[in-house]
Amino acid sequence: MLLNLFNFLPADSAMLNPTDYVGISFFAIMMAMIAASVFFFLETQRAEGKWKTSLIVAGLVTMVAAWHYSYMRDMWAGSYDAETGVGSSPVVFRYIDWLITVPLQMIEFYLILAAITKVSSGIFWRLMLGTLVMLLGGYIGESGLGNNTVFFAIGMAGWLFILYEIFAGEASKVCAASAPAGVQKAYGVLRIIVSLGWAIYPIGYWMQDAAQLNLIYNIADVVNKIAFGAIIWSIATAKHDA
Ligand SMILES: *C/C=C(C)/C=C/C=C(C)/C=C/C1=C(C)CCCC1(C)C
Repeated sequence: MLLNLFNFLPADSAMLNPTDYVGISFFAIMMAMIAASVFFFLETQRAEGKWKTSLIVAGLVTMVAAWHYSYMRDMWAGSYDAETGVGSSPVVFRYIDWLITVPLQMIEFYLILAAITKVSSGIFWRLMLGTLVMLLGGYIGESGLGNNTVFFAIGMAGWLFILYEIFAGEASKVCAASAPAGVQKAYGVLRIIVSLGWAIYPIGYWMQDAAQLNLIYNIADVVNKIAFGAIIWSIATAKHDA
């Protein structure tokens, strides 16, 4: 019964070829995501009040990703061709993962602000809207359902909308006006992740080679899920006056 909990590790998994560095990265990052989830969940014991919620959400992000990485690794390794060094790109799994984890990360911005002051729900809905436009645009372009360049541009518009909200919009104003210094600093680092860390994805999008594309997306996920969560952890477990 208990063993069934681990069913997400596919029993008929394809083995890893030692030359398949992309498959190896899927596996290693899956493990790192599991470790990060356990850590974030357990550390909620040290966090106070509303900050516990932020830390739980950080753990959910890495947990959902770990599960997807298991399937993505399987799909890649199962189709890996040692001659060409390429497997098939798990585009659908990738985007389902993003569709769940990116909104959760946008909720983090909202939760951090809500932990220190009263905030309008408009911040939340604008961040969600930007996320949906960014990911739907990317999916339609990347899966070949629509024009590559046109839908990339639509996806970029969604991302710029998010950046505007957190750098110049209501979210940034609320933070500047009400957040204690420690929270402002962490908010600033999260903003850098959403601009510089996220910039890796639209670069990966244009890689012609499936191995390069997946390796770039995988490395980006380490920064944007685990490091992002670690920053949430550092604010959530710090002492606050608010
Ligand atoms: C945990 C996963 C994360 C944080 C994924 C983030 C994904 C992006 C920032 C994707 C961005 C894209 C654009 C800005 C333009 C269209 C192509 C995308 C979807 C790769």
